[in-house]
Amino acid sequence: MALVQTQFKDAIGTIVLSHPRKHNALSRELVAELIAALEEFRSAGARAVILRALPGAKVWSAGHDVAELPEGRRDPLGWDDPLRNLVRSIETHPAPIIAMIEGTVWGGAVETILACDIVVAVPDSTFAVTPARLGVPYNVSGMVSFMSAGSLRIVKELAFTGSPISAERAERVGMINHVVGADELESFCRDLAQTIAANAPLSVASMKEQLRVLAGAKPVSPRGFEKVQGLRRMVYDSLDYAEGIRAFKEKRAPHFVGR
Ligand code: YXS
Repeated sequence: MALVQTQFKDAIGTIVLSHPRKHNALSRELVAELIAALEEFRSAGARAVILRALPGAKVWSAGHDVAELPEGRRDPLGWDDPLRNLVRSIETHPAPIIAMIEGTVWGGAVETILACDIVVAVPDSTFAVTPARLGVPYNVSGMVSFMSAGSLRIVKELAFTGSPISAERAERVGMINHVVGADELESFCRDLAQTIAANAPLSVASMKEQLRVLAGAKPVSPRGFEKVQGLRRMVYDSLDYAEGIRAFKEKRAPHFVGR
């Protein structure tokens, strides 16, 4: 069963997350279909892409598939993790990607939409950065993604509380581009895509890649990187990390002990 649906018309590609039973959790299977769709659009010469959930979705995406996270002793967000591959595919896709948001967005799905180029949401959408709720040590490039989307103060509040923020506040702090009514969301995003598609695709693609390279250029010394990796290992080797994953699977609140 396809976990995403795709459409390609007038040089605009549309990808619809279509696994509502698991709230579009970013499983290896769903991410593989999503990346394949982006590659199809790249070959077809797409000039803009819209990434959305099914109309009226209560949850846009519940984030990384927790069932696929290791239960300890292994980096849960290593280079080849599906979420890492998805974010890189979005960031390096030549055409701008518009994240069209209805419903709530969780964890790695927040990073996914922030990796998109433009984010348009309906007023009752929310965004929750959840590593702290599960005991997960988020990875370095993921933190850069968050830092690129909001002030350090906002990122700290989102990361340390794990609490959802509203679309209105996300727009106010510059984390998303537009908040529009549910009845105009589709036409608003289509008009945006058509405007982009009518511009010079090589100029647009080169500016997208320039901005990616420049925004991601954070000077980190090898010693600094190794220190960060050591901190992350301490977390994913901890009792708290194993407890966070187990609690989610057992549908109970986690009890963190700080080691
Ligand atoms: O019990 P069944 O088999 O029906 O499955 C349930 C949930 O277990 C499943 N599901 C998920 N499965 C894997 N990974 C997920 N992230 C995930 N989320 C949900 O979907 C079925 C229906 O879920 P249910 O009964 O909870 O639906 P609900 O309407 O009561 O609640 C909707 C949510 C989204 C509020 C709730 O499902 C939820 O809180 N989901 C987890 C959101 C979350 O914490 N995501 C972060 C995942 S970890 C991640 O993204 C990164 C590693 S990190 O944390 O570091 O950012």
